[in-house]
Amino acid sequence: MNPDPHPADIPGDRFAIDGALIEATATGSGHIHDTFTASYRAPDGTVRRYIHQRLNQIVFPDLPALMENICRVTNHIRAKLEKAKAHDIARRVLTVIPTRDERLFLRDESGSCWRTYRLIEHAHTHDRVTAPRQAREAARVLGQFQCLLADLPAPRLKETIPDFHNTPARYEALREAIEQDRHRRVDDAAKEIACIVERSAFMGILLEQQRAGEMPERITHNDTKISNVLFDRATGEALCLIDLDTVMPGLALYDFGDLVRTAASSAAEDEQDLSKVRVRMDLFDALTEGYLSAAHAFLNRTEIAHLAIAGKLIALETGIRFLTDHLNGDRYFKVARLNHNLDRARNQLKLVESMDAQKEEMERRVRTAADRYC
Ligand code: GN1
Ligand code: MG
Repeated sequence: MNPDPHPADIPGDRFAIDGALIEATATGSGHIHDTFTASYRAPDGTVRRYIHQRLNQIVFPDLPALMENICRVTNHIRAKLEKAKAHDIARRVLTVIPTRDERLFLRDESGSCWRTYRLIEHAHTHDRVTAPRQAREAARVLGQFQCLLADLPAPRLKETIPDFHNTPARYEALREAIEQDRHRRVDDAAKEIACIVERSAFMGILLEQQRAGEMPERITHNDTKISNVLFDRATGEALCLIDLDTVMPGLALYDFGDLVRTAASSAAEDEQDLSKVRVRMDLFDALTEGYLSAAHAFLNRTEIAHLAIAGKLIALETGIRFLTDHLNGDRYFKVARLNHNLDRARNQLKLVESMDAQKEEMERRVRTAADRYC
């Protein structure tokens, strides 16, 4: 990748924005792209804000497929919200701003690729949930997202990153990184590696259900960490899911699991003080309740029966991915300090242990919520 871009590099004038750039600043906490918020003054004097992103082409080599997936999904959601006469639709689904020559993203002269969204105003994200209501709202909006996409017309969305949530394949990549130990980091991660190896039999649990025909492929977001849920600043209502890069075919439980590992955690994803990291049962309860309030309409019995273990699976998988990247020399996830990925891996594995310790309680709470809705 080229070095970090500067706001001055943003090719804002090449997108279909009616107005002159006032200012742009680097924003966002994503680990993959470079994100900027930019204000433009329209000819009538009003100020409008947009999100410009320089896209990571190593992680997403097929950008046309990625942008096509996003546009099909956002257009479908928008049409369904219009049909349902929902209010405030522009704040309930992302709007892609095309280039002036009507392309979905721009490749500039230096080879960098850029896309633009309209910024949703009076809204914000959280890196961590502090109150059950936020958890409930986030999970409700996830259930609604999957529900709205259940009837997306063919063809199947493109798999922009194949095997994205294939945990056994992620484990294979870790084993390879351990084998190579290119940066001599394996010795310091012995405890974390043992914690993962111990759980290798569990990793295929959802894929086995899928192969047996019990768990259907659905259209999923695939990156439902809590910081990808947008909330209304005034009311606290969850408005929509953002960061649609990985929207593609998947299992509904991958999304629920990713939300559990981030929204039911008592600490941020890279909290180093592991004594602060555990799964909070009040937040898990609120997530289950919020998700089922919307998703009960389409989930089958096998999906519901596995809700309680989805968070553990995705925490384990994410821990594996962070550790693999640490061993490979931090090439995938952005890092801000030495051992950042190792800290993130430790944090995820602490969540796995916390969920193991509370397994029966989690299962009990899923049954209670399921009895209410299903
Ligand atoms: C990445 O793009 P961002 O930062 O929301 C990653 C997710 C991980 C997440 C961990 C394309 O998400 O899969 O769960 O980091 N996205 C991709 O924070 O790999
Ligand atoms: Mg992302």
